[in-house]
Amino acid sequence: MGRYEDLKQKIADKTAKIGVLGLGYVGLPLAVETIKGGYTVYGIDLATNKVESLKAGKSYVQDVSDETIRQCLNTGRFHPTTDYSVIRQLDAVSICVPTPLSPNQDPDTSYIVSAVNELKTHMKQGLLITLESTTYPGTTEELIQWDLEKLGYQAGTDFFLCYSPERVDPGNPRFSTFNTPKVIGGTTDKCVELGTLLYRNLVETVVPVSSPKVAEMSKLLENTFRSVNIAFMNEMALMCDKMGINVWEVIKAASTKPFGFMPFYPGPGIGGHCIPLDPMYLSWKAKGFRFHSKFIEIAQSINDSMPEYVLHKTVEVLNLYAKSTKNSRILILGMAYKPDIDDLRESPGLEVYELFVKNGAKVDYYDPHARKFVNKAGEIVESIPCDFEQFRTYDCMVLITNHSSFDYRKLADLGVAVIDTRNAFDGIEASHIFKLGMAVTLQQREVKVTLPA
Ligand code: SAJ
Repeated sequence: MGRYEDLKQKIADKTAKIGVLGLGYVGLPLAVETIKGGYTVYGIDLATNKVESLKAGKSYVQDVSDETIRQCLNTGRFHPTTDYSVIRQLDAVSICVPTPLSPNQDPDTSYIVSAVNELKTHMKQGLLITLESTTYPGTTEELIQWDLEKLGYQAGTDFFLCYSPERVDPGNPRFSTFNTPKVIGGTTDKCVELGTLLYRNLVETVVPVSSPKVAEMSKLLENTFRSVNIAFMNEMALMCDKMGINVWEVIKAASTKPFGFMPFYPGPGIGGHCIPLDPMYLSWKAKGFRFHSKFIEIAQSINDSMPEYVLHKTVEVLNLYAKSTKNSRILILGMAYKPDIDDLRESPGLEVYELFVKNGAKVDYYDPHARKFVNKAGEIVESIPCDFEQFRTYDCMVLITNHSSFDYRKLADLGVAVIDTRNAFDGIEASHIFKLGMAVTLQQREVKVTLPA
């Protein structure tokens, strides 16, 4: 039986041994779904602490419980390991390693290259390789296919190669790895057929496309779409501030349109592991074709300008109270990059913090999820405890992350000036609450209009 038929049979009868390379917020949930799909899974990660934690039945990923890890271990089919040589006994491997940006905002594909080097070292004929890391169109071909073919292996014959973008949204209560449709593109028809066959046993819906490039580009389209639309809303906020119009009310009104509109919201900037990075992968690759994506560049510059705008708005408000930023005591409410999670990656709050410090303010923060971070000076900054009497002593509070656990009414009743960058205090009218995208002078004569729910 040929390698294709052999692998097809092993996928069908669940005797295939599957590797997941990289056990982070993408790889660990995928490993869990693969075990649930009936396969034996080798979870491979270079971080000994992660592997030891999993072996002890402990999860370190927000959306995977300890109980789930224990259940996986109890099947006898989950093998966390730091030993890459297990690749020699695998039939398929999914690569779920980070794809960050370099300091000068270029793609950093070093983790993919390291993973491919391990594959080359422990290569097994007939292996189905699926790259999941978000990356620029052409990566699967350039960094995996061509590298393995230089060793004499032929894609579609000696190994099978796919790209299937991860769509994990940590903390999303509705969409998980299992019920989020999975796009997949293969180097040859046999590649995409085998990849589709395997993933259909792991997730609810698989969407085959004609090539890895289409799959790679689809993921970047998804997230660049968000970055551009968020940037547009940020520009609308800056415009409304100038024009003395309440941008939040404008968006609420526009959102009553039942077709042809999709609300996004202004904020203090964009954070996370996807939206600030993914568009940069796309614009970098496009430049190689002498194509300069104006949308991506403009969106990035607008989004990156928002922390400065928050500083400007705070200066305006302190000025109303005849206070200078220098020596003012400012409390940042929420530091995580989005509500109800502890993830600080690329959080705009970190940039706002640094701007306040640079302007001589004494800055603290309170975040019930993100408990500490290291500032640019290399110091560990810890969240202060939730103490409303202490909150009352600040010159102003700047709401960066609208965690659902915050008691906005109680915070408003403190009487401390608030700069609300998320419209979190919506519905709480008070002359000391100022919003991103609203002119400070507008506050004193804001007309109270309630829109239909
Ligand atoms: N943001 C705004 N205004 C908005 C939406 C978001 O300022 O209208 C900010 C957020 O505060 C955050 C940043 O943008 O700082 C990114 O927010 P996000 O909602 O896009 O959340 P992420 O970064 O966790 O994006 C992930 C993505 N998932 C994957 O890439 C697999 C994205 O595709 C999802 O659409 C998004 O989650 C989601 O919908 O939650």
